[in-house]
Amino acid sequence: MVKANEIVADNINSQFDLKTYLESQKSIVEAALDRSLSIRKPEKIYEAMRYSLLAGGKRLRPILCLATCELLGGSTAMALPTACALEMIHTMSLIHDDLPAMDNDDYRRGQLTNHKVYGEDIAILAGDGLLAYAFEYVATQTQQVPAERLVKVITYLSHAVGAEGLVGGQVLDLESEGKNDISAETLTFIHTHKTGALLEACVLSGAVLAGATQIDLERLAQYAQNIGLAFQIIDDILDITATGEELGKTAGKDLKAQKITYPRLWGLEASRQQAQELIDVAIEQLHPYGAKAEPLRAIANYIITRKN
Ligand code: GRG
Repeated sequence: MVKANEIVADNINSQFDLKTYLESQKSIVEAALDRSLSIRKPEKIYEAMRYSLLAGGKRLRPILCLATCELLGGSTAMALPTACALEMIHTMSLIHDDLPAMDNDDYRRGQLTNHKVYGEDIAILAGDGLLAYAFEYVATQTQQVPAERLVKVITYLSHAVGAEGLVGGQVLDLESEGKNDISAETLTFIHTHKTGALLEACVLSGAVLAGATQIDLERLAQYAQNIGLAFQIIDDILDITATGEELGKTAGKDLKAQKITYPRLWGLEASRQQAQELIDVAIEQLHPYGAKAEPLRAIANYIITRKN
């Protein structure tokens, strides 16, 4: 039985041991996140921030940032503060997404949502606190990286968070609820903004920290955009096919909220096929990097074989 947030990568046919790689990267990230935020005063807000930040999850976003930085010759130390900041931003988006005014969920990552434990007022503020702290953390904790690269990283992160990214995607998502005439183009707009933008920022910030060239950035942006959309298609499929225990959150929510999803537009099999095609295109972008890109290749395959 698969437990919520467990890394499932057994069925990937590659010499590269993805399961071990993901587990070791995840434990580096978990330890760094734990160190990143200690309890200060007022205790309640720090406890609420830590409650969601340290609740597990696949840690895919920080792992993507670290893997891309290492692909281009950078080190874990250079990218770790940005990797943590990406997880802080992702976590705040989950806290706000779960609020009654948004998706209204009681469970996330296998535990009660932030507002169910701390109340809506504190949950909103815990999200705000994490978002602000993410930027402070990148700016103050990054070492061995020239300032102009850091400015680019902060630009990627802020772009992904705002109306051109998560916020814009979420607004269109809320407006689309209960409507039957949402086109594939609108659905793609929602997901490239709500989910894809942050995944792209993970890859590009890791690349910039390591000193990527323009051609690297173009290739890796293609990689990220394709895995981002595939990630969301699989998310839609899992909402139908996986159990709440596997997902660590309420299953079948899209159907209940009458949301347009890829499986609803195309059917399950065609959606899986589409996700596979996107992953193939993503992997093609890594060709020039040879064996060094094995982690990013394996992560792309993991995205469509994942069970949660
Ligand atoms: C960013 C200012 C600001 C506000 C947030 C609520 C909101 C605006 C946007 C919603 C963004 C959102 C929740 C998108 C869904 C992304 C997604 C597929 C999340 C699940 O990611 P996983 O599977 O989760 O990687 P784990 O728990 O493994 O980290």
